[in-house]
Amino acid sequence: MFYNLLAPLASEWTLFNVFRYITFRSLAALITALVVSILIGPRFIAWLRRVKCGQFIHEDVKNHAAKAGTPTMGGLLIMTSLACSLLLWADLTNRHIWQVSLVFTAFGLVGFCDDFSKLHRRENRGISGRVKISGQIFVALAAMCLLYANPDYSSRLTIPFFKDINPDIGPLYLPFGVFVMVAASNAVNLTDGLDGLAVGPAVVAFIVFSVFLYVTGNARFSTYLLVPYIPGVGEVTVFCAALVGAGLGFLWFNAYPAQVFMGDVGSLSLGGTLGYLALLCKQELVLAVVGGLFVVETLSVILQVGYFRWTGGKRIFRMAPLHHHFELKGVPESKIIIRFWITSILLGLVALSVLKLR
Ligand code: 57M
Repeated sequence: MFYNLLAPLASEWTLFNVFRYITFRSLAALITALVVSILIGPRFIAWLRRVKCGQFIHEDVKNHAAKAGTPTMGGLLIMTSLACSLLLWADLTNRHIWQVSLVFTAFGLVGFCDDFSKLHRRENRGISGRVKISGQIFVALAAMCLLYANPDYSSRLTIPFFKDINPDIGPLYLPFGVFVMVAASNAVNLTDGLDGLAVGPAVVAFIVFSVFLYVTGNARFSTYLLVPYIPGVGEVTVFCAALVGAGLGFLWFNAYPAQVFMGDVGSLSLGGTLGYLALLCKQELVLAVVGGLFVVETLSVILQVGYFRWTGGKRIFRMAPLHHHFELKGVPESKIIIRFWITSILLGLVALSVLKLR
């Protein structure tokens, strides 16, 4: 809004030029979302308690019993602060801003249906797995249509560290894109099993993608760093920064010991959006590096289930996803969380190095 209202006045008051800068508005968006989350968080959590959004806790990991009744669906707090910040700082005439917001909301809606039905049915049963995955695939397909609607969009892949290899996978890009978004949303969901475990690495990934988006939307930087130039995409940096602020604001309350969980409304929207952003800035494979922690958590489940079936009942890990394995080995929850965060920061730095090392 500030961009649309105040930037045109820059010819009269040069001070208003500042509203043109993506960097300035991104910083302001981050701070706004963070402050809004922290300000409305306590009331929001009290409201979630009032409407009985308490989390059902499984009994197989003993030290989680104390978490019973912690309100869930905190993802709605992320959505609210993100929306406030975007309305103030984003260019509301930029179509990428609306497209990415739509994708974020649609994945969140699938998660919301699951959370809502878990609260209203016994034993934490949400919508069936088949309905949930169909919803995710539907949203991902719609998101791919939005991407293809951009005239500058191509079905070429960017291979990290190799500047001259850009294979064009043609029509296969559609199922590939759907896979990236659905896999990312489920991977973040699987990781969301300890306080702050999903949102911390997600924030790191959004910081990394804000750099990629900024470069991709800037003709000079993209030419210099040999990344595809996509006009208008730079504005999505403001979205990413607002999401970083909203994520940190949520972490304020989700940090160990958590006062609120994000629920599927949070995890599916954060994960699906990560996938969408990777596709948008043509860094599809970098997602596997920056989101390496989510990949490892998902692989631990695939290996565990596969090995269990293959051997007729033996396990590789004490329990999957991986964070449960460490918990059952007696590592304190806060230590697991901080070590996973450190790992994700390192992975984020490796992903950023792709910009220069090629
Ligand atoms: C969501 N949800 C958390 C909270 C959060 C196939 C199988 C691996 C699926 C997996 C599964 O169901 N994963 C999806 C995991 C749950 O958190 C809620 O769910 C939302 C995210 N969707 O926002 O609302 C619990 O996680 C804890 N939590 C925190 N802090 C947080 O900030 O402590 C969450 C957020 C919460 C809370 O205790 O109740 C979850 O774990 O259920 N299933 C599993 O992960 C199960 N693993 C398993 O069965 N492994 C098997 C096989 C199938 C691989 C094996 O190893 O043999 C574990 N789930 C639980 N206990 N609860 C098993 C142990």
